[in-house]
Amino acid sequence: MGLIQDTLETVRRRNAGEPEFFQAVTEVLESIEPAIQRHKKYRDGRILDRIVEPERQLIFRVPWQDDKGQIQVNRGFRIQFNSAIGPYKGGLRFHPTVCASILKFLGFEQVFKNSLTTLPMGGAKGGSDFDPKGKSDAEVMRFCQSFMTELFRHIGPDTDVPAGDIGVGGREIGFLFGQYKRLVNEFSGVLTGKGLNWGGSLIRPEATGYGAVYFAQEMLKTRGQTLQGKVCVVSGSGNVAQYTIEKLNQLGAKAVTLSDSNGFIYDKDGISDEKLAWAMDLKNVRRGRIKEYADKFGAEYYAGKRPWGIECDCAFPSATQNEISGEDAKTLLDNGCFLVSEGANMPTDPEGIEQFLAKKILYGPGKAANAGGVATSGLEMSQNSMRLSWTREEVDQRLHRIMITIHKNAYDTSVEYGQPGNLVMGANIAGFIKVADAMLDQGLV
Ligand code: NDP
Ligand code: 2IT
Repeated sequence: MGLIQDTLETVRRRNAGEPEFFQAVTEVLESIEPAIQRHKKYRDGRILDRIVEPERQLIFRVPWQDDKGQIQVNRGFRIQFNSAIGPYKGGLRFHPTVCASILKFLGFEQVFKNSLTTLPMGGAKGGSDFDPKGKSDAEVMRFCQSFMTELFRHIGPDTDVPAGDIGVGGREIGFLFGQYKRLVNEFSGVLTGKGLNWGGSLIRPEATGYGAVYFAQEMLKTRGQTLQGKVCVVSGSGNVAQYTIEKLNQLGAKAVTLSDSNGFIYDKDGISDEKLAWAMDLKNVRRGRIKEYADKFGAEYYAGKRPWGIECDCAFPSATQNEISGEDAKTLLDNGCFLVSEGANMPTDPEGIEQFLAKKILYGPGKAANAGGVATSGLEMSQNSMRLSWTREEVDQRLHRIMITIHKNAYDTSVEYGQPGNLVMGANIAGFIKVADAMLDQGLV
C-alpha cells in the first residue's frame, strides 16, 4: 500500500465509528498526494501522520436547568486541531447531531480553510449536542453560561477564538461572551461574530454568504461569464443562505429556493429583497419554519425534500454536510447546472464530488468558497487588537480581495500540479503546504 493509503488505514483504525471525519481526511489526503510525492521533506517529517491528529480534544459535561426547573445534561466539545500558523480558530455548532466525528471533520477542514484565508489562524471547532430549537431565550442563555463555565479555561484571544456555526448566531455569541467576561474579568476579542456595539465587525454576519458569491464570480470570470440573470438554487435558510441570496440579488442573479430540515420552497419569480427580508425575520426573530414562506407568498413547498431537482445554472449548498448525494449531483448536472459554490462545510458527498470534477464544471469546495466567514472573523480579531473598527466598505473590500486571492491561489496551484481548474486539489494543496511548512519550521510539534 502507498503512504496515503497506509495513513488512511491508521486514521480509520484510530477513529473507529467516525465516518464524517474519515470522509474529510480521505478527500484531503487523496488530493494532496502529488505534493507529498514532489516534496521529500513532508515524507521525512511524517507530516501526514501528524496533521491528521488533533493537537488537543476537550470533551466536557454541560449541566443546565430548563424553564420547568428540570435538570438537563448535554455534552460540550472543543477540538483544537492545529496551531501551526496562529491561535486555534473556528466556530461552535449547537445541533443534536453534534459528536466527535462531526467536530473533528469540521476542525480538520478548518485548518486548511484558515490557511487559505492568508490570515494567521490555526484550526479548531467545537459545540454541543444541545438543540436550540424550541428553547426559550432564557434556556439558551443558561445553557450558554454553563457551556462557557468550562470552556473559558481553554480559550483566549491569543489561544483559541471560537465563533458561530449551525445553531450559534449573534444571540448565543452574546451569552457566551458575557459569561467569559464575568469569569476572566477581561474584555477581549475572545469570540468573533460579536454584536457591533461590543467589539463585533461590520460585514461579519454577511461574510460567509457574500464570500461564497464572490468566489462564484471568480470562477465564472475564468469562462468570461457573470452572475447576471443566472438562476440559482440555494439550500438552508440560516445565516449563510440569507446573505448568499442578498448578494446574488445585488449582482442581478435570481435565487429561487430556500430550505430547512423539513423541506424546501421554490419561488420561480425569484426571492426578492422584500421577500428575503420577510424570510430573515421569520428565521432570525420569529424562529419559524420555511414552509411559512410558501404560505405567505404562494410559492411551492416540497416537504421532506432537498432543492437539487429544481432546474438551475448555479447551486449554493448552504445548509449542512452531505446534503448533495451522487444522485443529487447527477440531477443537477442533467438539468444544466454548471457552477457549485459551497457555503456549507462538506455539503457534497464523495460520489457527488467525483461527478462535478469529471464533468469539469465550476466547482468551489467549501474550504475555499466559504472561507469568507472565518476570514472576516480574522478581520474582527485585527480590529479588536487595534481597538478600532473599520467601515463597512473597508471590511467588504478586504473580504472581496481575500476571496479573489483564495480563488487565484487554488486555481494557480491546480495548474502547477497539472489539473487546471480542479479546485479541490488546488485548495487542498495550497492550504496544506503553508501549514505543513510551518510545522516543519517549528520542530517536532
Ligand atoms: P444556521 O444555523 O444559521 O442555519 C442552518 C440552516 O441549515 C438552517 O436552515 C437549518 O435548518 C439547515 N440545516 C441544518 N442542519 C440540517 C440538516 N441536518 N438537514 C437539513 N437542513 C439542515 O447555520 P449557518 O447558516 O451558519 O451554517 C450553514 C452551513 O454553513 C453549515 O454547514 C456551516 O458549517 C457552514 N458555514 C457557516 C459559516 C458561518 O460563518 N456561519 C462559515 C462557513 C461555513 P433547520 O432550521 O431545520 O435546522
Ligand atoms: O466553518 C466556518 O468557517 C465557520 N463556522 C466560521 C468560523 C469562524 O471562526 O468565524
